[in-house]
Amino acid sequence: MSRVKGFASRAIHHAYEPMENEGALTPPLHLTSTFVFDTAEAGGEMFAGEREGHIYSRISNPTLDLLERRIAALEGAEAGLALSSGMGAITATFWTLVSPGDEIIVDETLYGCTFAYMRHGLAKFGITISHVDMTNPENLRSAISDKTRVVYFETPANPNMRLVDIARISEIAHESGAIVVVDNTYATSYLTRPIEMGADIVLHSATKYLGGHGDVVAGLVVGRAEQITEIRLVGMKDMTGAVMAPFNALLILRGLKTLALRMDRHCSSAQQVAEWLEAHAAVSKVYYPGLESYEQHDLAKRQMAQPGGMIAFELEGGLQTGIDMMNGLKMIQRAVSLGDAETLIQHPASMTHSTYTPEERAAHGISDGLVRLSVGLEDVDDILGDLVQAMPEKPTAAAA
Ligand code: 4LM
Repeated sequence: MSRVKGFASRAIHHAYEPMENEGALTPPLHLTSTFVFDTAEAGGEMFAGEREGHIYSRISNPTLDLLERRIAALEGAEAGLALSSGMGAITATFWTLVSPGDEIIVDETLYGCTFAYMRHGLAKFGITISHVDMTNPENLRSAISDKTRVVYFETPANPNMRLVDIARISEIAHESGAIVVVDNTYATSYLTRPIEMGADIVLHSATKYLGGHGDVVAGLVVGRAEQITEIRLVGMKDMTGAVMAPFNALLILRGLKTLALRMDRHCSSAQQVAEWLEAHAAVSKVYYPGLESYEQHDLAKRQMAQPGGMIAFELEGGLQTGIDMMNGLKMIQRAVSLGDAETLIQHPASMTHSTYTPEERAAHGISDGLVRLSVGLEDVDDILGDLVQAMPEKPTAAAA
């Protein structure tokens, strides 16, 4: 349908015509669990896949349909699927794609619950999970085999901001016939579109930037139409039941309308905060792809339109100093999750990544002293001002 082409315009208009909906500017909320069949025969044909139409809201719903089309248009994918959470998106995808005896190769660093799902969930069912440091794509080439069904990673990775070269990894994975699945939660479709770089399936915790207001838990998956239909009918409908509620779809559609605007602000403020942190005497290390000093700065410039709104850093004094600093904050909120209007701070080792044992965290590059900051939409001077007053030492002259 869309006559509009730009990202922000697609995020606002794609696949919706008010005049086909009583002139309603905002799409209707189809709050229904089931759909009526015109005749018994029509119902049977729908179940057999011979006739189009909605049957039951665990399979599809018109409000979800719109969101699914919109995210597919934003990611440059054929089709999309809306699920109850980011974890619902991840589990429905993997339960669909893998069988006992398959191997999945994943990056060293994953969000804590994704790591736990792989380690304690999938592994119980005869699926081998191999971790590879994908910051060097050649490591994947050495590890991949004909048993490898899926290659999976986050970029930037939660929580330590490691980047993975999507195009290189996709090339290597495809040479061996593996499917590339990317968790694009941190970057969002506005900053990085993995399918355009060769990935097969992209998923999101829409709870984060896509929703953007901290009022909904939701997940999305996009890919080729055939794959998405399979994830819908197997992983979502039969194996997890992780369907998104129609009202939540409306909240995500609302969030998407301002995604471009919000991301511009998240990114410009995060850049300023990261530079300020880097110059501060009490800070020993800052992980932010927009810093010239960042090890993977060149890859960030190639792969991301902007460096994103997430920062990780370590303080000279280590863990306790970080906890004291977090407790001293007045405006910045101590909370997990990310991508909200409010600046959020959390401690991965004891919170989002406590699903790893201490030994696993050490082996997977998640240090105990790491603090994670999701830079929000407040005035950047207020974000900096709160950090200034909570930091353990006075800033150096360079940071003042
Ligand atoms: C957090 N993250 O980090 P749901 N993929 C990534 C994530 O960061 C998350 C999920 C998937 C955090 C939640 C507490 C990269 C979640 C899972 O929470 O199931 O929508 O997404 O703070």
